[in-house]
Amino acid sequence: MEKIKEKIVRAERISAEECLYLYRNAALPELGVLANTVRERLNGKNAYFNRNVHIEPTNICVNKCKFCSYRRAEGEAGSWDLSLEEILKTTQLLDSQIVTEVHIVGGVHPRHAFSFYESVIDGVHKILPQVHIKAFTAEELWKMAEQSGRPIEQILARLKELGLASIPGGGAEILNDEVRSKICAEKINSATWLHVHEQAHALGIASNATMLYGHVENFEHRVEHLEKLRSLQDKTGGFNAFIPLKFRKAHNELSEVGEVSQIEDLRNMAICRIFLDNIPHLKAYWPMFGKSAAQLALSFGADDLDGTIGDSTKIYSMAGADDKNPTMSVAELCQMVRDAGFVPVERDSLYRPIKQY
Ligand code: V47
Repeated sequence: MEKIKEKIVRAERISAEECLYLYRNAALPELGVLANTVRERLNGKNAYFNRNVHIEPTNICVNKCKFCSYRRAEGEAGSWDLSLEEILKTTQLLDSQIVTEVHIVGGVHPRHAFSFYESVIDGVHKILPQVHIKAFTAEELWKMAEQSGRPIEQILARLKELGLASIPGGGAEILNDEVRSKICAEKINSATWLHVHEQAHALGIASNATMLYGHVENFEHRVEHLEKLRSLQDKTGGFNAFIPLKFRKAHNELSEVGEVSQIEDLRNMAICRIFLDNIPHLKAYWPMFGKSAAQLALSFGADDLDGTIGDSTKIYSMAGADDKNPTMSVAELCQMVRDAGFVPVERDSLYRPIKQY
């Protein structure tokens, strides 16, 4: 432990074995101090947020991920499938003075052609040209490539041309194919997820990376996941933020595994901050963690809370998160940050500061 501590204080990279040692042995207070050292080195006292909204075109999905409470089959009660017109109507109600980012993610619909996704990006971009479009997970993008018979580079380049500015971090789950075969057997494999992000980075499209933890995986799997992300980031530098997503158990096929404790959430956040020395930002996604746990996470390595959301996402409320209608004003986000002892900074989607409060 002393050796690892010295490395972290000297800003030296820790190895996968050392990371595993931390997962197995390190206590929360110690991890908090070390993660905060890394956090302050990278981001000072800043705690970032943005003004964003989600558009979820459909929850109809060809995949049957066991952790998902959101997916429905076509025609099943509770399914939705917005038409292009409906998506654009929602977009027209948004105000570019109020939101700076639209995050578009949904299920992998069995029949939507690539032209539908082209029209979504094109339409949203034309209505809100100043607003950053962060859209489609690697999973959705790969299925677009398969469905259209076009290489992934072409899919990405075309969407970029139409206004796609970055890609979100979803679909990563755990980047270990044995774990994937247990929880998301129909999803693309680990190498393909990484390949899509690598191709995006090569085209100048920044992205995020998530990790869904606290289900059937073990600490070795988490370390493997983090190591794959750190290696790709060494190569491309294209990841902006890492987002650990705590498995929430309500209304899905993995319910019986339960949820990990808040102590484990904070230990995990801290270890991720320490290990991922090359990914600048760590997000405590408040609709998933809950507001007070996200606030606490700022002292354990996180420097970003995501955004105002405006009650526009259902993934977490359907999986049992406390906030059924997630929305926060800028004033509330700022208060939350200040109460935790940090400085609230509104950012754009590429983490350029817009305003310090
Ligand atoms: O890939 C689904 C996760 C992800 C559950 O890039 C669940 O800024 C916990 O990736 N319990 C999609 N997690 C959401 C996502 C995301 C969210 C916010 C910001 C960004 C970003 C990306 O949600 C999925 C999956 O890992 N998820 N079901 C569940 N029951």
